[in-house]
Amino acid sequence: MQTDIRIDGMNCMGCVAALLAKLRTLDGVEDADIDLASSVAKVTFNEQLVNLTTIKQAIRDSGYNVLS
Ligand SMILES: [Cu+2]
Repeated sequence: MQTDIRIDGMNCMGCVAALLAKLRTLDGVEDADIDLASSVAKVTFNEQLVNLTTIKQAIRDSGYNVLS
């Protein structure tokens, strides 16, 4: 499935690159894209392998807040 996650705390392309790298290391994440202007991550993942809670936790572990 694909979901949009609103993130707080990203302020440059370095943040985007770091977070994308982190998301892409997760088993089950098939694709990830982040739009810095809107602070939205679009994540495509396999629900059999990973869930939204794990994805959001990975974002928090990287130092950003998850708004939704
Ligand atoms: Cu940054």
